[in-house]
Amino acid sequence: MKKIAIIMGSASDLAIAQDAANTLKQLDIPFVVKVCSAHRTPDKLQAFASSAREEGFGALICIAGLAAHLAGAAAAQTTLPVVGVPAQSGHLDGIDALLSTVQMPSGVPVATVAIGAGRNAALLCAQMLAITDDRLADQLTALRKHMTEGVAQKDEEISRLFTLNEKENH
Ligand code: RP5
Repeated sequence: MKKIAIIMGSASDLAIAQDAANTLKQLDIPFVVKVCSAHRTPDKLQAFASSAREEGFGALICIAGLAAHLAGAAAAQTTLPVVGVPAQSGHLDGIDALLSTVQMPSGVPVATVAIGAGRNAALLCAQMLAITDDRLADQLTALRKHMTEGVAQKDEEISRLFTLNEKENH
């Protein structure tokens, strides 16, 4: 199976990377986690992204905050799918990173998920790998089913709670 690279612009983005890593682990998808900044270590990012396909990666997850150029700079170096995760940091709470990550010029796409959405970034990469991997597709279907059942259970619990409260008030 292809590997996923989780790259964060700074160690301060670790919590989001951890969410992505936990999700990939849950699905038995191999991955690496790296700190590599578009601004502070541009040569390292270029070297990693430009060789990622021949190194066996299937997609890159790039997590960055502030003037977030990590996902775009990585996408410029590879034709692998790049998923950008804007990180919530600084005075603008991630809105700056969201706009920096999502507003890519035509020809160099980045699939941008919500601010801080490490789990969704990992799930999106898993869905890409599952195009040609039936076992993984089945795992994703099972995960969705589990999620749906969880909502149904909460619905029941909360409905019951309010029904009881209503009876007590009468
Ligand atoms: C971005 O700037 C990083 O991705 C991080 O979200 C933000 C702050 O970085 P530090 O100053 O905490 O290293 O490059």
